Amino acid sequence: LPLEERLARRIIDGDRKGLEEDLDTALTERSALSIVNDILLDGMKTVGELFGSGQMQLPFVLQSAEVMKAAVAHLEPHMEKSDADGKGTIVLATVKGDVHDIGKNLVDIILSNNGYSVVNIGIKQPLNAIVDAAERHNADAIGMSGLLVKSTVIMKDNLAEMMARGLASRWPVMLGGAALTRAFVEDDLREMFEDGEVHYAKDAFEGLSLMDKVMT
Ligand code: B1M
Repeated sequence: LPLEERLARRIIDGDRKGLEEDLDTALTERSALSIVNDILLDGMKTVGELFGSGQMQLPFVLQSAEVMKAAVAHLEPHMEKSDADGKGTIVLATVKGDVHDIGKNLVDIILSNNGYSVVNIGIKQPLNAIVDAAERHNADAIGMSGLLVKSTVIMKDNLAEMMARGLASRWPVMLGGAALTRAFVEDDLREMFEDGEVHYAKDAFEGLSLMDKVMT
């Protein structure tokens, strides 16, 4: 197979052998970010489709995720970094009940490489843990990620809880993850989160430009 197809295949098949070598070869032809966005994420998309249609079982999805994570870790030192610094602090979490963290961790990398200080508190985080971290680190914003449909409900509950506790105006909130839609966030959630600011980011780059806007 040609290199690019082979790399996507490695994600789909959960095949780590020779992964680093292939990534190093790809790095001679394109940027680390382009490898992630244009090749590896395509592989993950196929995994999602195969799993969703019952053609792939969960343990294999997990293997694919492991290879994806290894690939991102290998590419991270090659990612472009800006000299900007001290643009602000953001707490990032995957919401309660959700273990998906590849997207959140990409957001972490992109923001960290572009001048933000990121406090990434991990997966399955209840609102209390998110708010505690934001207070402790004197954060400027909160980011919540979640890929399950039920996570969109958790996000809504979290915002309602922030409203009820008078915390809505304290931190702008950025939401992302495959089950969300822009309309849900910008229409439904914005309407209920009237004391605060809530934004949708479709990917890590939109997350960065959004943070740049929110912070100015
Ligand atoms: Co899961 N899973 N999974 N899974 N999994 C999905 C999400 C699913 C759509 C697959 C499918 O059915 N086709 C489906 C959800 C269906 C639904 O809710 N309607 C699903 C399911 C059902 C499940 C389980 C329930 C399966 C089971 O146990 N029976 C289970 C859930 C466990 C739980 O959370 N409690 C489960 C488990 C897993 C694994 C552990 C095996 C593994 C995750 C490993 C890990 O993350 N460490 C996994 C994977 C890998 C997937 C798919 C295949 C790929 C997800 C991924 O990493 N994509 C996924 C299919 C899909 O998404 N279509 C699927 C790549 C990643 C870069 O994309 O996270 O969307 P994403 O991030 C994007 C943007 O969304 C955005 O930026 C990124 C790109 O730049 N973004 C943000 C994300 N977060 C952001 C935050 C921001 C801003 C932007 O600001 C804060």
